[in-house]
Amino acid sequence: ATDFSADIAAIRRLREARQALILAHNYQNDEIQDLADIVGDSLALSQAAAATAAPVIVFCGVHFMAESAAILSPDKTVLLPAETAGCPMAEMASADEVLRWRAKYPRAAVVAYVNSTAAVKAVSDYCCTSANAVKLVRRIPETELIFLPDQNLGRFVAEQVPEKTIHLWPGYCLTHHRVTAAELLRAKELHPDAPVLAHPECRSEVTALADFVGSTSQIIAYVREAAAAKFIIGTEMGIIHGLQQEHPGKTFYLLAPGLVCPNMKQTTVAKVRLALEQMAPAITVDPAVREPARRALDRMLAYV
Ligand code: CIZ
Ligand code: SF4
Repeated sequence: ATDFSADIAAIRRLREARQALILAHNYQNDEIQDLADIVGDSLALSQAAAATAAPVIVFCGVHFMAESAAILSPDKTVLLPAETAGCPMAEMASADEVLRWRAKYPRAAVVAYVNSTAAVKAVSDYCCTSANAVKLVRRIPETELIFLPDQNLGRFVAEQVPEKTIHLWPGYCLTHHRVTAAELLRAKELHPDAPVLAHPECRSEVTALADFVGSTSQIIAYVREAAAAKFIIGTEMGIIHGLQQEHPGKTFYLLAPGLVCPNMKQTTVAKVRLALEQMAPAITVDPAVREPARRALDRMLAYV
């Protein structure tokens, strides 16, 4: 294993000096999760960013997550150590396209998965995460909606809430969309006593065969409650690090070797150190976008 000790000692000193809080997404590299103050999903991390007294947030994740933290905490400095770490799915919807869909379906409310740009959130009515999408869509008063950008999460929600008319945006996550039913069946054949836990960003042919479908936080909660000793994990590999630490006696198999998000893996210990040294790259959101985007995030929190 690589020796990160010099960089980690520097990060500890800088974290203290800058009064920084280091947040890491469940999909980050193991050593980044180990040095973070909090590891979690994008919503929990954004809420931790909003709740902390720390003036500086180091967001080890991808761009839309740091943007959400900046929307909820405009007075804090939000650093994204991996400047080029984006989410290709978030780039599959633009504000202009959303406005065209709105014109086509004038009665539909727009529900934007948090994996979207701030500009798209700003022209949406509600945000949701993979953990609360079903609950939110069920509870909001509108019966017709546009769900974006993830067609797989949108289809999963539509299956759970058949009483609503949902227009599906054609976006997808390159990492989760790649997984096939054949890979799932092979993993089950190799590990017949391990339940398959899949993320709703997987194709419906995969979620249909899974024993449980949920967000990262829901998969973590499922394992905590489950009697099984082995699990097949159908989401980005980074989640296994925390699961393995929490459950040293249990075994976790990755459903398919392709479950790696290259953008999430861009964050390195050296980049975290550099971000704290240089107080850059800092993510800011223009107030004209920030305020309507915040409204969509707040409307999510009002319903779930
Ligand atoms: O909302 C998140 O953090 C993402 C991208 C996935 C999940 O299931 O937690
Ligand atoms: Fe985006 Fe997929 Fe990577 Fe998540 S795993 S950041 S949805 S590309």
